[in-house]
Amino acid sequence: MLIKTQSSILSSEITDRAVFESRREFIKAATALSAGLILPGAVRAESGKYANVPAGPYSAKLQVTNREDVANYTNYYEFSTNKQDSTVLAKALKTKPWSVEVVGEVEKPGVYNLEDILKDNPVQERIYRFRCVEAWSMVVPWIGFPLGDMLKRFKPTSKAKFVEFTTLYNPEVMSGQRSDVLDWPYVEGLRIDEAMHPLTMMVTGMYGDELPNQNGAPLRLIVPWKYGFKSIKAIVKIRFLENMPETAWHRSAPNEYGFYANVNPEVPHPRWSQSRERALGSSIFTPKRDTEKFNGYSEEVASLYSGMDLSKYF
Ligand SMILES: Nc1nc2c(c(=O)[nH]1)N[C@H]1C(S)=C(S)[C@@H](COP(=O)(O)O)O[C@H]1N2
Ligand SMILES: [Mo]
Repeated sequence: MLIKTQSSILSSEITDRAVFESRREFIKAATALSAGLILPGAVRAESGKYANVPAGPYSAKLQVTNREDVANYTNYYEFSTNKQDSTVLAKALKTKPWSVEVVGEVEKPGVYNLEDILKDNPVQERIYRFRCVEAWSMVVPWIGFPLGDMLKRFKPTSKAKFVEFTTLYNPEVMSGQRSDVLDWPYVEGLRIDEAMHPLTMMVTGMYGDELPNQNGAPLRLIVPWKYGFKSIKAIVKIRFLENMPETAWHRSAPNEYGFYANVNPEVPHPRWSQSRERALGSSIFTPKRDTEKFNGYSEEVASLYSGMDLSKYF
């Protein structure tokens, strides 16, 4: 991690530091692997805040993507449309204290401090596949807890059929919000059964440590069978609704980004194929991998969509 203040870091230094870090991680991983100490992929931070959290269910036995690649190739339009710039720009975001407003069809609406939420919801580590709609993918050891466990405490009413999530709106800090690439704030949503599904996570960390700001600190969603844009960052509001909410990407391009956004190699994006993906960090000579339906989570989630035409409900 970068430890200097933003203004004192030269861009050349950032690159060197990132290369150094990734090499160090690689050597650590390779040494541990050859000693038979860890499963491939279980590259845990040794000193991070979440260094010793237990492994949760549904964790994939996959080689994880290099942490520095995940932390320095982000989509965070509140800061920049450039995947590298958010690393530095998002440092300006103050993530403590943080609270989440809960409204709508619930018996216990209110403003909840993140610290209190975390007291009620012990964290675990889960290695998940992640697939961006832009056809790149990664495998990340997230730290978090099942979203459903958190939502149940707010006691949704029987009218709660959908859940809407909203990102912080603060154009003074989130410089990208001063331009109109999206209709701010960023909003996403899930059907209530998707939100309650045990795979769906609220995430506070990755690689054994707290989430870097650019990856959505202090609280983000991870829905591993859906395209990455559903996994909204820096959540400040959760609303329970009877009707399907409008979402930021759907509003900006309804024919390109649907509400469901389930990973599906058979349904192309209007401007590109979704049948294959480039693994983040792989060289240009590495063949792309075939994209899996529901991003490999069919067994767990396909039943949520039985009887639905997935080319229509894309
Ligand atoms: N608030 C907010 N959340 C967001 C985005 C964003 O621009 N703003 N980008 C989305 C997209 S397109 C992807 S692919 C993932 C990327 O997560 P990562 O940057 O941690 O890899 O975040 C999603 N969540
Ligand atoms: Mo994305």
